[in-house]
Amino acid sequence: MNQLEPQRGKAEPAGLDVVVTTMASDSHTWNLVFLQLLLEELGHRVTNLGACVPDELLVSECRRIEPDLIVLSSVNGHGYHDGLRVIQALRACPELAATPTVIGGKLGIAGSGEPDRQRSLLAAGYDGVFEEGRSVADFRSFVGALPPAASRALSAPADRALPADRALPADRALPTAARTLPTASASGVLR
Ligand code: B12
Repeated sequence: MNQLEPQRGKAEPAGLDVVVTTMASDSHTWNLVFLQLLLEELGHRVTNLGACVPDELLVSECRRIEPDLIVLSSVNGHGYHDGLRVIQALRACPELAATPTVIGGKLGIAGSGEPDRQRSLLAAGYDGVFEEGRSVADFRSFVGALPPAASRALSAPADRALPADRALPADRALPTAARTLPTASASGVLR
């Protein structure tokens, strides 16, 4: 399939089912290995689709697995453009329209501090954008804030907020560049 065969983690059932992948143009793999190990350490089950994943395969695997979280990583500088294309394809599938989906890494070629880029990705449908810097810490907070089987709890694309009874305590920190998730925190939830 790709350089990396899909791998299933061995975490406990209580964790999330997570798809970790890059996109069609990107051949880097250690970013994916890193994310897989991080998520497994946090108790989640990871299917790692590997490098250079064609859009069709990415979408079909996500439809098949129906994960609780989709994590896209790209470091080759094309991530922003690839990411805009891929999120459209994912959100066009009814079963993936509300699945929490994030993107991170080195998404452009001019460093990470580009709020416009993050805003466009969030507006296009991502629930979080994690570019270098504090990205891993913010990503951990984001994942920690997801309830089990989060994707199934989100009802429709037009209403991506979680039900009130699954909302987080207000003092739980959410990533700066995140837009969904419960009880919008004061930390920059854009929607
Ligand atoms: C090894 C490497 C390669 C290897 C990859 C081998 C492999 N099997 O992975 C090879 C030689 C194939 C390669 C090719 C290319 N590479 Co290269 N590569 C690197 C290098 C030296 C290390 C990458 C790495 O493995 N890092 C280790 C992992 C663990 O770290 P990471 O990838 O940075 O990921 C971390 C964070 O970004 C973050 N992160 C990543 N994704 C996500 C997602 C989320 C959700 C979160 C929270 C965090 C997160 O978490 C990780 C841990 O902190 C980097 C330079 C560097 N020092 O980073 C360049 C680099 C990534 N490559 C680069 C480039 C340009 C290329 C090529 C285009 C070169 C070319 N002209 O051919 C090609 C791209 C080919 C392609 N189709 O994608 C550039 C990208 C430029 C940019 N984005 O600004 C870099 C940054 C080098 C540079 N300084 O110019 N590369």
